[in-house]
Amino acid sequence: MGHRLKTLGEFIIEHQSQFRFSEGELSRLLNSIKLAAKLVNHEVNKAGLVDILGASGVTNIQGETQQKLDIFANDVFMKILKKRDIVCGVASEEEDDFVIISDKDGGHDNKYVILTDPLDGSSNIDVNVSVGTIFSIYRRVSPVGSPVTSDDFLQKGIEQVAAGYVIYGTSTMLVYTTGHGVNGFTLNPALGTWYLSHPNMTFPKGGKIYSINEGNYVHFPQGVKDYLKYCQEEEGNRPYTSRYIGSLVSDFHRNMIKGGIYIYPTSSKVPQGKLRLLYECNPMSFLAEQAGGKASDGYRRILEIEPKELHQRIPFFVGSREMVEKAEEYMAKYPDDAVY
Ligand code: AHM
Ligand code: MG
Repeated sequence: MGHRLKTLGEFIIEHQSQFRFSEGELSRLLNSIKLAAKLVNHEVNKAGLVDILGASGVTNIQGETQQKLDIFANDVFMKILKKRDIVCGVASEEEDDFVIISDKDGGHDNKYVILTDPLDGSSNIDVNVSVGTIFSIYRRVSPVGSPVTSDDFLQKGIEQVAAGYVIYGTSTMLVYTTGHGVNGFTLNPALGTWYLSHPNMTFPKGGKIYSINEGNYVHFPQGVKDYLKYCQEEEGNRPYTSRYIGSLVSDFHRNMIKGGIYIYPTSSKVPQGKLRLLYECNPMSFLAEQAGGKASDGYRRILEIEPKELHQRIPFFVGSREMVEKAEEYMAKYPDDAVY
């Protein structure tokens, strides 16, 4: 008789005592994410069938055209998080400002804030390529009982109490950490149940894959150019393999399993980098470190960067520890290219 797979629900209950705050709270939070992810998954899977594709014509604060599915995913996460009476505020890549959430009785006693990129890599939807959802959870720092403030959202990444992503890929997975390692769950779509398929995920120390949009090469800082040359040299286990999906979640997920580095550097086109510190880089960095990997802006540990604004961008180097360290060695030769 084969052993029965553990479900996400069972796993959450078994591990909730590891959570340094109230046990039931984390379970409720994760349950709401689990439900929202299922609804988004259902919609993403239908994307090719229904007339939901194409730009809606609305642009977000960063001037990017939102796809309809971005909006759908954003609405689903917002609605579910509002209902659960656990979260006091949400910030989303798709919302101009953070959203204050009151509890059922109209007060402000809930203790957690969530920051999310509800549908990352959305330009891949139209072409049937994997996309993801990224989330990051903090305890509020403002006094319980009053509405959340920007201070609750502008916390350093090291203060995260949980973070994770959902990858809508060939199968749908939820991967998360509460600071006790990283675990991955695969959705059985027929049953709507998540099973623990990837316990204790870890980055290999080194790797052979580099993921970067090399089309921007001429615009890259010299340290990145030099590192890319190193990746392509014939020496030891090099040249490395180049793999770039253009969905951070998918590129990160593959690199965590196989060993690799993902880089989105500054360039003359995006002088601060492209990815957002709060919704994308911090949660992925927490996961990376919990999986034995490393995350940096090329010079500093991402998780220790003091956020200045909600939609702040930052250059991002994440992946297998030895590979990120090597990239940092190259960057260190050009200290003037550091962003802050
Ligand atoms: P998005 O949040 O607007 O989808 O942008 C983030 C995405 C990442 O998932 C991906 O790695 C990167 O942007 C790709 O950017 P580019 O097309 O410039 O290579
Ligand atoms: Mg996005």
